[in-house]
Amino acid sequence: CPSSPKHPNSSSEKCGNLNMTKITEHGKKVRKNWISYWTVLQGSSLLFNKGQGGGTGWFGREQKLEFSVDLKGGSVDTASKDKSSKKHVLELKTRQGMELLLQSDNDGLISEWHKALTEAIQTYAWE
Ligand code: I3S
Repeated sequence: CPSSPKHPNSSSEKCGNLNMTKITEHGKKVRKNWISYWTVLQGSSLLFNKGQGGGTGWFGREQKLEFSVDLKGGSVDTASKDKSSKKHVLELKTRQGMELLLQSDNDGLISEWHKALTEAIQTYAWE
């Protein structure tokens, strides 16, 4: 997983394209807006980057950080069926009262993200 060209010394545990929508912000339900992001797991941060005109990775096209979430004190689980009609959806909850759905049509990819996010949440739980 390549690190950001702007931060070549920072290591990222995992990166890839994921579809994401917020469903709750500051504890309030928000309207869904599915967007494909170049998603990077870096320590206890999950970074969502959008390429100009859609990119395939850091080195594919210019990627701009849209926003990030802090995984500390958060949780991740398979989303229940009522959360989305899509397949292979993860539900990520943050301590700041944000709920996100992460989705890919590739189920192997989603189980890798599930594992990586669970590990990151456990690793940084006590810092
Ligand atoms: O949970 P919902 O409200 O059925 O979510 C769907 C809607 O947000 C829909 O857009 P509109 O707000 O224009 O109705 C989206 O296009 C769908 O993708 C959302 O559902 P899924 O099941 O795809 O998460």
